[in-house]
Amino acid sequence: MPLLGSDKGMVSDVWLAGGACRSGGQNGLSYRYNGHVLFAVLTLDEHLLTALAGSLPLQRATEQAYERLFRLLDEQGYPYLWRVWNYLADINVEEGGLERYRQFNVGRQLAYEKCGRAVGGYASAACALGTAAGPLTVAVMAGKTAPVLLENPRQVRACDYPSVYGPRSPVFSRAALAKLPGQELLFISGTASIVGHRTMHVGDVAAQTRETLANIAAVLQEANRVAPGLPFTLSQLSYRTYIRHAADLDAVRAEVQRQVGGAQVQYVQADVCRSDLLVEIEAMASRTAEQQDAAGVGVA
Ligand code: 3EB
Repeated sequence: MPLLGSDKGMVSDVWLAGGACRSGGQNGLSYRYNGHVLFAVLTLDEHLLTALAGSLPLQRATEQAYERLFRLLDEQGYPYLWRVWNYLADINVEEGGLERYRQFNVGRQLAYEKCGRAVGGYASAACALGTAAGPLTVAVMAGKTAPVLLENPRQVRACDYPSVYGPRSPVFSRAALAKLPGQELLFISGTASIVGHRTMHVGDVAAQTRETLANIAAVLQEANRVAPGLPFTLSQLSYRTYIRHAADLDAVRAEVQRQVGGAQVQYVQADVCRSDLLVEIEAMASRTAEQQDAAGVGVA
């Protein structure tokens, strides 16, 4: 997805892991793991699937992608999904009578069910964004321990969205707090201008950005309530902001900077999963045992 703003060009996420890492993969799937955490990326081109009467190719591609990932996690012994990044082309385009994001949701939920993962129970932090082109791409971080899953008191749980948003609800939680030796990782899911289950401030990108940040603040408050310790603060997270219309960059950035100060923020152009959403923001933070000790905050 195109980067916006001063760091036009390329950026990469680089995850550094302690200890020896091993790798594997084939056929559009690659992964790496170190005994605590596994990171995998799978790409699947829906156009390469053989045609099946009455089936929607993206829906089937999503179902297959998730089944393959779940099998990998089970085989390698990293059963707990912590964070999932979903990217698909033409996310708001209707095909075969169903918007592609909604097809994606059907496929994802079917795979959860097929693989014995309860839809209303455990769901990782996630995001789902639209690219201009390219195959379905799903990246996951998974571990050997269950993360603490967080919801947002201002929002309906995604798995409880009413069917006006599609025949099958999305499967994700608003945030996940995962524990590694000496470190906790907080993943805040893609967050948008939704209160309850409704899109707020249709057509007003600045107001949508403010509502989104209010949602992130509410999730952060939940994290601090549920997992006491050195508190997470808005200015200490690192953010990625997905903006539907590149021309909205200045308006979005002004709101974000007002709230998060000097925090690290990336801006990219992407389509958001509801056609009335103009912006979506995700965030991450780490807190180490050393930071907590230095601050005199004891953690069990
Ligand atoms: C929302 O709150 C906005 O389908 O995995 C955010 C995070 C959103 C994850 C997903 C969708 C997803 O419903 C969209």
